[in-house]
Amino acid sequence: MKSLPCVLTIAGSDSGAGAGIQADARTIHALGGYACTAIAAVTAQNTRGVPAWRPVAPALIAAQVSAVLEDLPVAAIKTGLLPGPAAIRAVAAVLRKHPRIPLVIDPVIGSTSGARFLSAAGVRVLAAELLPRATLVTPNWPEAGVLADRRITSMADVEPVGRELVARLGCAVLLKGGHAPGRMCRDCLVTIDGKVHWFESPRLATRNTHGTGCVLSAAIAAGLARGLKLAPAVKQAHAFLQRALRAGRAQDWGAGRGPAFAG
Ligand code: PXL
Repeated sequence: MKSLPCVLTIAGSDSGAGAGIQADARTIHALGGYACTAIAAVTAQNTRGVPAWRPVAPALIAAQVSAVLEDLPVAAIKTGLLPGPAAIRAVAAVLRKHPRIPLVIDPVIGSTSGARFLSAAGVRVLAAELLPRATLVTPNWPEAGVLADRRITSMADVEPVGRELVARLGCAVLLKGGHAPGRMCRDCLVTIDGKVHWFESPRLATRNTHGTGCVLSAAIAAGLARGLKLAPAVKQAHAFLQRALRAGRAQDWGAGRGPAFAG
């Protein structure tokens, strides 16, 4: 029997299931994988926003990650919402014992609806302790601006900032163009050896973009778990996200920003 690729997601729970752990698990299953989950925070959430959230204690996050990695055949890991410096340090300490598993980091800082999940100190610890261990980090324009201490204001900034982040962080960078203006959505991958790949698709007119970063990074991790190289894994994930956005536009749930439907 062909083995089922096992992917661990370390992220926040979204009660409305548009983003976070729920979006990750849907994506991983839709791509033929098996999702293990370590819940790093609990959010009360719907399409309109995040009325409340709480971090999970760092030791309990680390215990979930250890329990999974010590026993299950995890072939790739992704992280999403990590709720602070102590949580990031606790996760980094466990992952140091498993240095060969590919790791995709979605550097979640806040929600589009305005909730702030990770402080400036948290971003510094992420850059110092987790990103050098990562295979790939997947910032959008605002997140890349925070990581690079430099605002991205046009497409011309993307490649230089991507290169600067690769040099600074020590991992490949996928700079996502979903927040950018323009008719095309353009994501830029800069690999650790300095190669640049662009992934482009026509921008879909939809308000239902909640969870797109989660779906994309989970889909990349699922591809890496299946043994794809980085650029092909990003290519299939970009295509998968287009399908999810179309499905989310068709469902059109909630009064706010509805989910992109993975699957
Ligand atoms: O999309 C970022 C994100 C990740 N994880 C959780 C979230 C959000 C945004 O709202 O709620 C749990």
